[in-house]
This record gives sequence, structure tokens and C-alpha cells, in this order.
Amino acid sequence: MTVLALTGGVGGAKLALGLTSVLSPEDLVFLVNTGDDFTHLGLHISPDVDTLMYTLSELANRDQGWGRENESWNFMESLEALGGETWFQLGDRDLALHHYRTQQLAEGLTLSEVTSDIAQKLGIKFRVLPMSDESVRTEVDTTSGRLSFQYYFVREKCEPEVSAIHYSCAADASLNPHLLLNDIHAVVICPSNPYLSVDPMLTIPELRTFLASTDTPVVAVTPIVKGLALKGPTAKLMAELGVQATATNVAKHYKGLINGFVLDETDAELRDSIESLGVRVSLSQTIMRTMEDRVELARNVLQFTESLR
Ligand code: FO1
Repeated sequence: MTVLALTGGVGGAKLALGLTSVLSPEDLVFLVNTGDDFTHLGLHISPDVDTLMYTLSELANRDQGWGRENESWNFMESLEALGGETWFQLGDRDLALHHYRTQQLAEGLTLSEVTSDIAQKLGIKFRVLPMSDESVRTEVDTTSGRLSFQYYFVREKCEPEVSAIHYSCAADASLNPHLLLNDIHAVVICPSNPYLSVDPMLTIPELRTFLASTDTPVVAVTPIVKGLALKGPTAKLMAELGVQATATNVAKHYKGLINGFVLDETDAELRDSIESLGVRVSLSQTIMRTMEDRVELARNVLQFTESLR
């Protein structure tokens, strides 16, 4: 049985790590958002892929969720002294990875091939697949005009109000060719931002069609608890898009693609509204502060997935 886990950055990577404690590498594959990727200082940066790889290899900076632990910042400090662009913080060790990836891509390797190579070198036994080898770029229409994702997210700190989101080229993109959909027996949508992290993946036609038509259980884990996002700007963004930030509205957003939804136990009163969408609900603690929380949630999600067969 292979479980496919769809994940974005920090929030999704926490559950991803929990899943690796419960499933063996043959039974779990990660598909990762690359809508956040961009070229910066001449380097190809894949933030969500790297967040997952650093998390799984226990190299991640736990406080900030992205980047590496035990990082040094000599490059950034020298760049700042020269008056270069420093709004996107790249630590020295992290830089080496971006440099290596960029060079390998320039030599003709695909993003999947480079990612698999890096994952292996970081000691990761699980398959980490970028959602596509083609370029898909998330952009947002804001009160400051159209911004590419990292300019909105990091440089502008998600402050401009968002009126629309675009996943440029996603509708024409091919799904990662190493993802064998016939082998997938369950799908878990990790608690990543539905609009910024999961939707770029769901816009790829082959994946969307698979989810809409498969008989296998597809379960989403809420990224919203008591109207607040577990991490990042999900609640603010939903409000700006005219959608009240509730777990019910996240389930509605995935309607037609999921048959199960993991709701936080403190939001139990929303159960009926989600079940009325034709989606089965499981209650769990979804806030993951410790490793035990991650493993416990992973176990609950997988048990629930089995119960939907
Ligand atoms: N996020 C920030 O908020 N500030 C940064 O300076 C920053 C740098 C950065 C460098 C490499 C990397 O892989 C990720 C980085 N992130 C940074 C995180 C990241 O851009 C976002 O969290 C994701 O794209 C959203 O999932």
C-alpha cells in the first residue's frame, strides 16, 4: 500500500515527519508544492521541497520552520555590506544546496532527479517528488499590484491584501512522471495552506482528475483550528478572498476531491456542517507542538483513511 502525501512548507512538513515514523519508505511518497519556487541571486530556490527535506533529515531550523539549524550568515552579511538584496535570507549551508541544485539543473537534470539526488545525500529514505518538473509559479493580485509568491510572502510579509491567486502554467503542467498513480492506495492532504500550497498541486490536471475519480480514500487535515491558521497567513488570506476562515470552508474548498476530513477536536461543533458536504469527519488533536503530536496525528489520519475503504 502506498500513501501519497501532498504537502507545502512548514505546516505540512510537520505531519510529513509524523508519517515517516508510522510508514516505511516503500509505503509513502511525498508530492511537494513548487509554486513557491523562484530564481533568486541566480539560484533556483525550491522552498517547500527544501523545508520537507530539511525536516525529514532533521536539519531544519525548528524555530523558523524553514532553512537549516546551525546556520551561519557570512554570505548575507557580506552581501548586505555591498548593498545587495537581502530580503530573502539564505544561510551559508543552505546556499550550498541551492548552488548545487542550480548547477545540476543547468547540466540538464530535471528537478525530480536533482531532488532525489539531494534527498539521498541528506540520508532521506522516503521519496520526495516535486509536483512537476515544469515551471509553475504562484502569483497574487494585491493592493500593490501582481506579486510573485516570494515577493508577496517574504518581502512584503503577506501584508498587501490579496484579491486573486494565479498558478501560472499549472493547467498545462505535467504531473511529476515518477509518481505512479496506479500504486496509490490512499491520499493525505497535509495541513498546508489550501490556496497557496495545495492548490498549485490541485491545478495540475492529471492530479485533479485522479483525486476526483479515484476510489481510494482521500483525506485532508485541517490547517484551521478555531478560525485561526496553525501557521502562516491562511486565515488572513481566506478573509481577503471573502471566505470565512473555518475548517468547514476548507473542507468545502476540497469538495469533490476528498472523502474524509480530519477536524481538530476543539472544532467538534463543525462536524455536521462538514458531513453535510458528503465528507466523513474524524476528530483529532491537530496542533503539532511535539514529535509525539506529529506521530499521534499521523496514526489517527492513517487509521481514519483505512476506515474509509
Ligand atoms: N521565509 C521567510 O519568511 N523569510 C526568509 O527570509 C526566508 C528565506 C528562505 C530561504 C530558503 C528557503 O528554502 C525558504 C525560505 N523562507 C523564508 C521560507 C519560505 O519562502 C516560505 O515559508 C515558503 O515558501 C512558504 O511555504
